[in-house]
Amino acid sequence: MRKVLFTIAMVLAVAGASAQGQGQGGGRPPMGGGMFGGQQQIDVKFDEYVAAPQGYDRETAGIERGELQVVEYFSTTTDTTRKVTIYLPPKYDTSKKYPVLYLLHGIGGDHREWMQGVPNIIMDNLIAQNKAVPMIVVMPNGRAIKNDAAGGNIYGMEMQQGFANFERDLIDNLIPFIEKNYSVYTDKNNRAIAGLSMGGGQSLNFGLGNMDKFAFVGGFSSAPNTRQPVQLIPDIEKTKQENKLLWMVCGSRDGLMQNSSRLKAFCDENGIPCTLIQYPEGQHDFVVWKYGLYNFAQLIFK
Ligand code: FER
Repeated sequence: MRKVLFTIAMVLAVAGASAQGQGQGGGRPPMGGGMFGGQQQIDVKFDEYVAAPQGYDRETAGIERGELQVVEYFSTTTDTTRKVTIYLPPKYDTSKKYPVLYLLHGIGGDHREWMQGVPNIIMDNLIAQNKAVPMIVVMPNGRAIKNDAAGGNIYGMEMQQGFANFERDLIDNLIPFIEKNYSVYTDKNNRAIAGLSMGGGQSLNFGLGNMDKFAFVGGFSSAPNTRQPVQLIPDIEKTKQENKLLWMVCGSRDGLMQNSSRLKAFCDENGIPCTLIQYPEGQHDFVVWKYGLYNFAQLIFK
């Protein structure tokens, strides 16, 4: 009974967070051609854009639903207790094992930000249609600092350090926590990482930097924290062998395209399979990020 109450409370907490809508992320600066329009354009061949079907992000009547929780884990990286949002697939069954997608938020957000992109609805629909395998989606707080509240001086050094340090929290604390408390596979072929903007940069940095941990890597509108291609991919042959998916999307009207296109150009030059879709008229927002999740989730763990 206690467990049931706890879960209900958490589901309500998550629903409340998402109901606050766009303003919830802690104040995202405008990111269209304007504010970050200064980046150099790189000529690359984009992969084909195929629109997501109508209703992919709307609740479907009569299908099984997954469950949302907010839980806490202790981090030795920050020496604090940290919150994480977790999506369990429909009919989550501890006699089975599931793969895990780590899904990271942007610079102004926290563990609740992805709720603006209704990941639970997108995943319920994909799983009901057999387009994605049942998986657990883990949405952490990507700022590994003592005060990890959304907002603050998001472009300050301490925050940048906190975003970089999340690599340690993820690998040393969060992944072990998930593997101890949920019924999951623990090999790299059953672990994926993707994120939006700052979290896209983190996903490319941490995913390609830890190919023994993540075989599937995605970056949606990745931010300038994305490392240079030669840093991301120091060993071309190893990357070809170990990475199973490198997938990116960015809006055509997003001033941050270069972080994705320079990696795509490097991959194309070196024969590394890599996808970059340019979302038509896409800006720096959840229209693009929901599309990212919808597509990425169908390509992983297969
Ligand atoms: C920057 C511009 C944008 C930057 C980060 C961002 C680290 C991230 C934006 C987001 O997460 O929405 O110069 O530098």
